[in-house]
Amino acid sequence: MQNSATPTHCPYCALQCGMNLTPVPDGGVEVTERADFPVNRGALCGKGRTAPQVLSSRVRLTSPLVRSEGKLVPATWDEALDRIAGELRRTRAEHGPDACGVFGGGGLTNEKAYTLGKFARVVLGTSQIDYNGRFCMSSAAAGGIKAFGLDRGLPFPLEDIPKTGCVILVGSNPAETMPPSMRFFNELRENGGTLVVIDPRRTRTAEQADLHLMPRPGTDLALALGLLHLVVAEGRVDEAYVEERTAGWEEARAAAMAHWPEYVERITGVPVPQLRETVRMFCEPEAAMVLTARGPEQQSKGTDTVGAWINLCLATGRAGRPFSGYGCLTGQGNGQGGREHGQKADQLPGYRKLDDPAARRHVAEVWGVDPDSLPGPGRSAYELLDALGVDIRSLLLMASNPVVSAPRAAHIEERIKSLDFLAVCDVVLSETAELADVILPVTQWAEETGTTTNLEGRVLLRRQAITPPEGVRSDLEVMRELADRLGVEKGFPTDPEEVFEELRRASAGGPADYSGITYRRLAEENGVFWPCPTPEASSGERQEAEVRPEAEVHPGTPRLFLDRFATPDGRARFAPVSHRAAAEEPDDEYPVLLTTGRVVAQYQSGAQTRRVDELNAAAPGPFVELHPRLAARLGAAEGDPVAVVSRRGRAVAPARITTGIRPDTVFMPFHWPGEGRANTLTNPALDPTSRMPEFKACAVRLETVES
Ligand SMILES: Nc1nc2c(c(=O)[nH]1)N[C@H]1C(S)=C(S)[C@@H](COP(=O)(O)OP(=O)(O)OC[C@H]3O[C@@H](n4cnc5c(=O)[nH]c(N)nc54)[C@H](O)[C@@H]3O)O[C@H]1N2
Ligand SMILES: Nc1nc2c(c(=O)[nH]1)N[C@H]1C(S)=C(S)[C@@H](COP(=O)(O)OP(=O)(O)OC[C@H]3O[C@@H](n4cnc5c(=O)[nH]c(N)nc54)[C@H](O)[C@@H]3O)O[C@H]1N2
Ligand code: SF4
Ligand SMILES: [Mo]
Repeated sequence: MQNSATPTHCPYCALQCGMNLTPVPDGGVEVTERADFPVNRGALCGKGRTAPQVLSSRVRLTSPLVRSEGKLVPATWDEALDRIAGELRRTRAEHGPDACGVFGGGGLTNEKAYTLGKFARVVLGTSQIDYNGRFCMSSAAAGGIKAFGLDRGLPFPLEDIPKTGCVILVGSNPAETMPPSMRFFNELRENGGTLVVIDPRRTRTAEQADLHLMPRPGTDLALALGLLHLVVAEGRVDEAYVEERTAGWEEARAAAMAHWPEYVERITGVPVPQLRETVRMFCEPEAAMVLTARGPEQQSKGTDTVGAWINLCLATGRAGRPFSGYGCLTGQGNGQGGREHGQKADQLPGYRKLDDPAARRHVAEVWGVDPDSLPGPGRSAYELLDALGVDIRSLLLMASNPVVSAPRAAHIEERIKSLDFLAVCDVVLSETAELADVILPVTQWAEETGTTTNLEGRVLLRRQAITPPEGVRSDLEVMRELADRLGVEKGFPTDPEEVFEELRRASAGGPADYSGITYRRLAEENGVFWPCPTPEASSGERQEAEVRPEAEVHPGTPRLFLDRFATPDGRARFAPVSHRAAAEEPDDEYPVLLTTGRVVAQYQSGAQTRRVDELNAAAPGPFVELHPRLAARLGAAEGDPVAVVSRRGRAVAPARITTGIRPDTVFMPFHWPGEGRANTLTNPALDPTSRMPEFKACAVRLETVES
């Protein structure tokens, strides 16, 4: 392709840092600084800098593989695709369409996520599709929709953070999970604002905070209620705002009043003076924000917990006003867009609901099918994986590695093995791909064009910088070829811009309206924030949309809710929530709490980053982080292998002893398979609304291991 630098974005997390890619003579690309992108202004973390190494054919897949006599052997594309189509057809004939499952990922571009949802419903006719984003931000999404009528991770751009007075970061470790974003928090503090971090561990982020609260894992709901109690008790409620812009205050207030500070201290372990100090820091400045990430969200009460934090914002008039608000820091590269365009079990493009007759009619018209032919909502991610080999006989998996990342992973691994047929599209031989009957090697970020939507709701253009190697095809080509073989010859274009044009029309008029966005605008404007409606787009006449005068072009919406919330009456809703315990509390047999999360140098299941030497050198393997007191009781020294045992299984990893963690809690990162797999232990107790599993709290016991 070109020899000059191509401006594009990182393949990994939701920050979607801008970078320039220049092809190098012996293949691959070199990453150079792209200073014009406002989110990272050229800065990158080690994962982004080293991402080109995963393009190398030394570590990636470049030929389809088909299982033959138990072994995966190279095959032609036609052989592999014919096999998949044949198995899906057979499953459907023998067991009905819902016996075919589809599992997607929040790393997929908008175009791929949209096409995958359409493929499931139109080609397979199955309701059984969901994706790994269910494990990621579904509780924040559910909480946001209940309160504000709309779910967009951040309702404001990151650049607003330095302009507020106080940020409470709840269960979020951006110093490791989105390093370049720390600039915004540093600027906040330079401007005289304060940062409060709530995390059971003294993380790199917590080290930079003005105040660090260390609650027991799984108690954020009580913590938020205790803060709201103090807000009321200290007369800090913004009565005029509550009257004018909210509904449901009396009930929420009554629930908070039942959560006395001393009672909350007993549940959370956070001393009352720290609760008071937090309220003071949050309420004194003119503006303030609460940002949550996976800590409070990956709980069996994640939705209610998010609701309680939103209550705190609403009672103090800190939502839908400049430089104030509640936001969720999403996770995957397209964590936001991936949840808007139809790979979620209950959803149609544009963040429409699958059970809404008007939404079905609109999307069916764009797709050229009968609305009645669209299946209804299906199972959530964990429930779908748990049904493999039982109700779901064949699975098409694209962009996830559940053998490492799903809760109760040993059980899920068994369920995957019990399938009649598994097809995986991936760029590398992940632990889940190793179990497949057919593996299709696909193109990656630098080799293809597509859009993602970052944590701010900013739609971005990732551009192709190099030609993919021989032997790989794009996910869009895979779906087109399979649709052809399954008798649907039209409606599955392989040109990403053509898919985006259809997505524009499908999303037009929906909550996540992309219809005013074009590839040309994205190229010129460094991204456009949704909603971005356009009247013409719904007629599908692209040229008309592009020649409209500048003044008629919708500018996009960087800041939401300033005039009204997205509820029918424009008012935000308080959540009437009360504390409840984690699904599994410590007892005599399992006396310690386990929580899980990330380290800076590895990404997710590690499928990609474990293939980069520099990252492995920085983070070579799993570990169990524990307090010296717990280590002493156990008789474990630094580096000793420690067995962590839960009701789901047993994992072994070296001890990492630190005073930076609560003495009643251990922490394991989840990036590795095998003996040290954290998800062997985790509890798949699901949030009743979001169906999020409880990755962040389960009961374990520790044992020493002979080394
Ligand atoms: N390096 C790296 N960066 C990533 C990723 C990665 O895998 N690696 N993944 C990306 C994705 S998909 C996501 S979702 C984001 C996640 O980003 P984060 O949410 O920042 O990451 P986590 O480490 O899962 O959790 C954050 C913190 O929650 C704390 N925590 C644990 N239990 C609790 C609790 O009960 N309450 C509270 N308040 N805190 C708790 C943990 O100690 C941890 O420090 O990161 C993105 N960025
Ligand atoms: N214990 C514990 N478990 C967790 C979490 C936790 O905090 N604790 N966090 C959860 C969260 S927030 C998340 S997001 C999940 C993520 O966990 P996974 O869903 O396993 O995510 P990845 O490891 O990113 O897997 C993505 C796979 O898709 C491949 N891939 C990348 N790009 C593409 C593409 O364009 N097309 C195709 N076909 N494949 C591609 C990659 O090579 C990789 O194999 O883990 C969850 N699991
Ligand atoms: S912070 Fe996220 S987007 Fe930025 S370089 Fe690192 S992994 Fe990539
Ligand atoms: Mo995530």
